[in-house]
Amino acid sequence: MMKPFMSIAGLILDYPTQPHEKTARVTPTRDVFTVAHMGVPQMNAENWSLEIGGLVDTPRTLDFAALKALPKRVIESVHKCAGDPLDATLPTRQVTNVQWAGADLRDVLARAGVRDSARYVWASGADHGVLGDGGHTVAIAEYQKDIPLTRIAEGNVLIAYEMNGEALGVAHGYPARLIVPGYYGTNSVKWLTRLELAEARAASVFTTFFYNDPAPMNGDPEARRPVWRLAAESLITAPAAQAVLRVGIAVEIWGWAWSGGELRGVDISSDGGMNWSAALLEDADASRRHAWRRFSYSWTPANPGNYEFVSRAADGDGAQPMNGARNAVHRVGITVR
Ligand SMILES: Nc1nc2c(c(=O)[nH]1)N[C@H]1C(S)=C(S)[C@@H](COP(=O)(O)O)O[C@H]1N2
Ligand SMILES: [Mo]
Repeated sequence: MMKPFMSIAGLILDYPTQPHEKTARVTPTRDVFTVAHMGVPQMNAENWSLEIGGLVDTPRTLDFAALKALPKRVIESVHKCAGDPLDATLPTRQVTNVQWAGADLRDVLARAGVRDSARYVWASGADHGVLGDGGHTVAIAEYQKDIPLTRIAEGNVLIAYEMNGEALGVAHGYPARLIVPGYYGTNSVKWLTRLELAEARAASVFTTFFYNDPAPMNGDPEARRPVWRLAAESLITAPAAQAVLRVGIAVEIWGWAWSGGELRGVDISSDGGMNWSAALLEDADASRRHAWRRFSYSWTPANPGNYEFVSRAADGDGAQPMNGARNAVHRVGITVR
């Protein structure tokens, strides 16, 4: 298939909001970050098409009208950038909660007939280019990711064409992109043009090199693990960093928590992590199970001084690490007078 546009414009990283600005439950589109590794390809819905091939009974090509004719699913889900593609130790706090609409990939694949031997979907975007590193060319690549079929079978993996009730913006993947709720943003391939069912993982630079964490295993110190499921994380929205509070006046410490697994709870510390108390965490809502959840904790300062609020979420894999991890705890320093 011909690529509609060839771009080597380079990395676009637009992180428009700080934690204290993330007050809306559904993030307004203008506040959603943009990440594009190889520029933004110019595409239009009229001549867009999606190829579905590999281990399927009936390879097919879906055009935009056919995509829109499929049952429309609307879901709210956490949209979180994993951050540095080569460093799992840096938290970025770049997270939003977005309402997406599109067709469920599970339905699309069922129509193509997935062969028993298939284990992964390889998804490619229209963007591609030269990836460099300090003046050296690392690879000439397309943006390709692979998603385990087990995740797709859980449902709600979308071929999305709407974001917050409107057509996807050009930078957000227009006319159609993958959305993999419960996985890091890197997996949600924008400007989607090809899906391939395969038995093994894809060998692309974005599936084997970038967005892979060190995961030393017995006998293989170099082993790496793809950045798929969202680790438990939380973000303090209020008070803002450097806020000045008053002795004796209660404040609500509140924010958002999420996990690609099962969120267990959120703890709050006001002394940098020495002592912890359980925050109130809003109930999980079955219809919004990939969305973030609000937590809150009422705190009344007794004495003047400097304090450090810390929020720590936990899921079935345990609590957020204190530091040195993509999902390390969020800390907010404030002053009481
Ligand atoms: N085709 C393509 N899809 C992509 C990317 C990209 O560079 N090209 N970047 C990924 C990364 S790292 C993230 S965090 C999200 C960002 O989506 P957004 O820009 O709509 O917020 O898209 C993902 N999908
Ligand atoms: Mo990202």
